[in-house]
Amino acid sequence: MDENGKVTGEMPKLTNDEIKELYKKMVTIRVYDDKTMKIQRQGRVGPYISYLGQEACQVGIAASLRKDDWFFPTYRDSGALYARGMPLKDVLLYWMGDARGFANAGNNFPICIPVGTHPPHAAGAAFAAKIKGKDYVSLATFGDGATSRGDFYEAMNFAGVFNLPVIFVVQNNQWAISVPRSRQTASQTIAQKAISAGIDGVVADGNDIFSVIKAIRYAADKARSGKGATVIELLTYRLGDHSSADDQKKYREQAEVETWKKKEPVERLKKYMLSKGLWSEKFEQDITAEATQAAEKAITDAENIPSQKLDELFENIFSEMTPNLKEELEELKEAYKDRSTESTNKVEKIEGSFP
Ligand SMILES: Cc1ncc(C[n+]2csc(CCOP(=O)(O)OP(=O)(O)O)c2C)c(N)n1
Ligand SMILES: [Mg+2]
Repeated sequence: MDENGKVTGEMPKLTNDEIKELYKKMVTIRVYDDKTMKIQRQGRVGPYISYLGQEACQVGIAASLRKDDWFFPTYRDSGALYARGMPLKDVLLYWMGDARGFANAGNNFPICIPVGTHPPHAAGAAFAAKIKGKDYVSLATFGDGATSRGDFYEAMNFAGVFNLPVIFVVQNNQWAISVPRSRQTASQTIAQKAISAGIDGVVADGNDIFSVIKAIRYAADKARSGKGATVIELLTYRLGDHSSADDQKKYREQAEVETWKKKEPVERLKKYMLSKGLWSEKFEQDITAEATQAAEKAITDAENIPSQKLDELFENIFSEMTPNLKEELEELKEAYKDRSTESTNKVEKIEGSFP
């Protein structure tokens, strides 16, 4: 599908209702993203990472996987988690620094903050599927910057040698914070890096949901039928700042941002739907109102959950707490002894120095 929503290639098999559902999901996750960014600015969640402009990648990935497939997201993939059915409340808890956000996440791994450390985890999950004789696939998604890391090559190599049912999705949004794609690699495409591991590499338009779905379906079908791993490079663009602690105006030309705005994925699908009589003002208003209401409720719910106990900060590190950790916990309890035990996830101003 081109910038004007005109289909130029072969469509993936989708009914009109399915197309409308994809559009609804893209609009919904955009509303969620916008709301989260706004409450971040009010100090109600910690640092947040937006996926503005990458909604076709997010929804397309989720729509092409089964619920029992394993998903390994980065910090930029909250939208894909929603599209895979994770409640906004839970993802918000995560961004509020509450470990319970991923307590019931099904086959979704927690968001990976370190750049590119999770492709090997996805290869490992695929190895497990193979050993167990299961037909689930495993998908890790990460950025263009992550493909410069050794873990990416190790994961691809392992997947190639063992012919694993894994999909490595590179959301090439042209920037790794302030490092442009041109400084990331001299390779003509990122997808071609797959060749070194003896697996397939595919390039798809990440701002065209149909193109994303075709690519992921191809790789998932291939993986499920025992034909191994694929690297998919989705060409897209980060329209916003890298994170809530960044100012993209400091390092890139705004003319470039404007050029990519014309290719953005939600408007593009809308144009396609208009041409097929699948879009109306009323439809847009209804789905936006529904998403806004759901977002407001999720924010209230997340903020009103009693906060975790201090002890929980120290659990899940060692099976038995080390003497150092015990000491730190006691210090922290002492520092917090005057605070109400009925505090919530509302971010509170902590006076004085933090131990
Ligand atoms: C191991 C590691 N090194 C550095 C960082 C700091 N860091 C956070 S995001 C980022 C850039 C990643 O860019 P890319 O992989 O293209 O993903 P994008 O943020 O564009 O989605 C860096 C260097 C980190 N989080 N982890
Ligand atoms: Mg990037």
